[in-house]
Amino acid sequence: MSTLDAATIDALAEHLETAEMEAREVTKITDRYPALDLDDAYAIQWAIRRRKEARGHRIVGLKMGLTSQAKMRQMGVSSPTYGFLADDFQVSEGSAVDTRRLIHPKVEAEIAFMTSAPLRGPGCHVGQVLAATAFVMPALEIIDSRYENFRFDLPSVVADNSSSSRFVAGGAIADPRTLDLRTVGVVLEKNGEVAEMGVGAAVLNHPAASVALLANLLAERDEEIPAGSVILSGAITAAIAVAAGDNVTLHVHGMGTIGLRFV
Ligand code: 0L1
Ligand code: MG
Repeated sequence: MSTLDAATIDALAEHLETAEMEAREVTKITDRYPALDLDDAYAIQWAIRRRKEARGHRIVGLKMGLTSQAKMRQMGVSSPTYGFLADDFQVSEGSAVDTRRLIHPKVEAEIAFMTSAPLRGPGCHVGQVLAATAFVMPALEIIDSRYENFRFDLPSVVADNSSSSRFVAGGAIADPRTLDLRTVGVVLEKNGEVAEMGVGAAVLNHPAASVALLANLLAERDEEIPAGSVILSGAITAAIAVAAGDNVTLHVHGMGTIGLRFV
């Protein structure tokens, strides 16, 4: 049940989106609105999305966040969230990411799904996700919470578009119907050294289960995952902090390698 009126939701959307665009950190919004709940938080996130669309941005996909025990432990929260991916969040493989436009970026190793058909909950399950997936591919997500010291609670991070900032997906594509995504291993390297490693099952036991949960969460707002969406299914490992001068490479077994540099 929402606790905020429409004007306050719009004002908080403007506040958080401005912080994102100006790469400026702010205090978490529940400090000022302690009763703010998850309904309010998603209303703020959707208002940010509408602001970007009104300026001509396209929504190219969605992301699931906080889907692994490692991530939930790292951030001190207990349930997965979703966010949207706008066209200007997408960066090319091997490109340089300008850290001056970010606050305190961290990188996550993920598997991305490209949907070939819409997915609608409630009751969406792994089988439907696999049937509606054109291919999967390695992805690096750069998260950049707008909150001081990356410290937040669940409603604050949901309102802040689940810390979405940049992403790259590519390398090689694979058919998730002929690959057991639970046992796919990933190695995340920073500056040539292994920083994190894990397997797909770290994401809700199966990365496709995370996509199914996304469809079911969207159904609560009578929304669906459209065909042709990129879906970041969630971090397989803990996130690693990066700064100018760092190089990050992700190897996903059977799906190749992608990388980014930070300048
Ligand atoms: O993609 C993610 O798992 C991040 C979700 C938001 C929490 C965070 O900023 O770590
Ligand atoms: Mg992520």
